[in-house]
Amino acid sequence: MRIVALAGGIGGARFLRGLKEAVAPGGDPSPSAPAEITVVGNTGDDIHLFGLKVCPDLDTVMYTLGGGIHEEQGWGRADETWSVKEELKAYGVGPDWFGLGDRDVATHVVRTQMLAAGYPLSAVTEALCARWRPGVRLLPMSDDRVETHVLVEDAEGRRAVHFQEYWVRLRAEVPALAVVPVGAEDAKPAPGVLEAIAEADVILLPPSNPVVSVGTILAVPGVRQAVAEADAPVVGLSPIVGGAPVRGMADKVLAAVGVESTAEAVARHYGPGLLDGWLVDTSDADAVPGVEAAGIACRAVPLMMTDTAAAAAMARAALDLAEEVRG
Ligand code: FO1
Repeated sequence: MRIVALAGGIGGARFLRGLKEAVAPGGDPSPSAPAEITVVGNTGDDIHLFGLKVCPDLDTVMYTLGGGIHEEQGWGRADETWSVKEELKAYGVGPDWFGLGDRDVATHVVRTQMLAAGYPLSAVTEALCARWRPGVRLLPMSDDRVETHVLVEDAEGRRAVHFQEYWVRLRAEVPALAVVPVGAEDAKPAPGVLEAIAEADVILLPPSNPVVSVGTILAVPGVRQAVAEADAPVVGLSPIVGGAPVRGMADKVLAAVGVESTAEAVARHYGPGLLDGWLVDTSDADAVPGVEAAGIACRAVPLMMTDTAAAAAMARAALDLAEEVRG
């Protein structure tokens, strides 16, 4: 079974860890029908800092699936130290609101060096994954530079800021007026992305941010169309439970694109042209008829990723729904 997932950072990575467990319990794939998982990762969160290229969502997926993630934080490396950050601060070199840990810095140095040598991001990601062995094929959505910017207005005036400045420095507390994936319209899908989507048996939209994660991947020309036209069933999981994001601040960027923070509104935002199936949390069971009325098969199951077993149960429910809509 060939599974393709379009993933953002922490929520996407934790779901993928469950998906791996669901298709190969205990890391032991069934030899008769091994599943092959291709992850198309969001690179709109990428940022250039201190001369380094940082790819937060690709790294979060790579570290989470490769066993190197800082579990509580959800991003960055386990057992991290912060000497580089302290030394930069001593030089008065900012920004000080974005933390690159010492272990994490090595990843960015390798990436930046390979990019400078002429390797595309997809090849660099493959090289980094050779160390981490995430057990999935991790592809950036594009080798071209795409950067999500957010139009905000506060005491400092109306301006566009990098997504990381909006998310980390401003903690998404300033109203977002618009979200723009700068460069997306000229970007090409990375090698293998469209092929994986076209050849997939199942396409999953994890409970990642529908605007700045999945939405950015879909904004790369050709990707939305490939997903919509794929033979495979497309099943998504709601990142909104009980009217609020399970984690993160998805409600803030949903407001910027005029979408209500409800499981049903997010399903309608993706739309029946893209989605065949949608999972909502059991606490949102009353949303099921509305989603089905929009032409999307919908089931209510527990969607709180409290641990890998819970994420695996969600992944199994998504694969079951995919089978149902395929039938
Ligand atoms: N998130 C924070 O809240 N503060 C940070 O200083 C921070 C640094 C950071 C460094 C590397 C990395 O891969 C991720 C990092 N994140 C940090 C997470 C990141 O800002 C976001 O959670 C994602 O971009 C959203 O998916």
